[in-house]
Amino acid sequence: MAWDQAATAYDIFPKGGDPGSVSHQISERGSAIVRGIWPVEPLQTLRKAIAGFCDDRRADVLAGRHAHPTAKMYASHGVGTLAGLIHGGHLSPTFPIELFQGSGYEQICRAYHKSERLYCQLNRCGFREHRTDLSNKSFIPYHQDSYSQDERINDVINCWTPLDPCGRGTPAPGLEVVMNRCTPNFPRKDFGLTTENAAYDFITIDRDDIVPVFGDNFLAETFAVGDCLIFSQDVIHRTYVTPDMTQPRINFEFRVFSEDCIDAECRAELLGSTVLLYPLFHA
Ligand SMILES: O=C(O)CCC(=O)C(=O)O
Ligand SMILES: [Fe+2]
Repeated sequence: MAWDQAATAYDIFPKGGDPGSVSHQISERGSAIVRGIWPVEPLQTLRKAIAGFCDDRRADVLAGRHAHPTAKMYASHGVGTLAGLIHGGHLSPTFPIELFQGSGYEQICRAYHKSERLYCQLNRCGFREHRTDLSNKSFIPYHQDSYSQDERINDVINCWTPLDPCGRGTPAPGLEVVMNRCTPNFPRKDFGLTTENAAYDFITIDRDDIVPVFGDNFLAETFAVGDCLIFSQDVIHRTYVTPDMTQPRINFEFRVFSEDCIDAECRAELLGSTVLLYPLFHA
């Protein structure tokens, strides 16, 4: 059965777009692109930290310095988290709150979560470095993030923030979304005995299963540095990449929630630990 999407238009919001309208669209259509939501200067700091982290990790892997077997895989997939950047000394521990406070994203999160007490998990705020010259392992097929996020926390929104110009019409990979509010547990592809990318086979959704439900309702926009795509963790999305995209692209995934999003049974434990949760407000 096709999803009823007639009620709300899908808008791309200009810089300074009304937080209430952006939040409404995320609720109704699952996602929203907002132009110029971030100042460029802290994003440059973040880009430098991520690129430095990835360069160091690649050098360590090449020199056989990494004892952990997953390090090689993470290096070829170009992934990591805020926790890794901070613990490795690439980023200040106060960077996330400094970036967030006073930002357009903070206003949208407040409108969406109806709370001023907002949190993230440093080990769930990821980054990705696509180096098309080194590996194609970093490209993610269609998936829902809900399969790989913390099951104790619901209704998290992700601000996918490119740190390089990217997407349609540029030489660097962007992101493509289904412009619909999706529900959890969309059927996943059965690979049988074959594999496309071992790291992502278990979350991969087949385009042929998406189209009968949502139609040909995909959006792959062009992004400038400062723009973002905010989406719920159930929205189906993938890396948008074409053969002529040969330039690197780094992005950051800022996943934010309020205490109401945490399952009641573990709320007290999580809220009591600054290791598990990172408050995005000053108490
Ligand atoms: O940046 C990409 O190519 C994919 C990122 C992604 O899937 C995500 O942010 O959840
Ligand atoms: Fe994702």
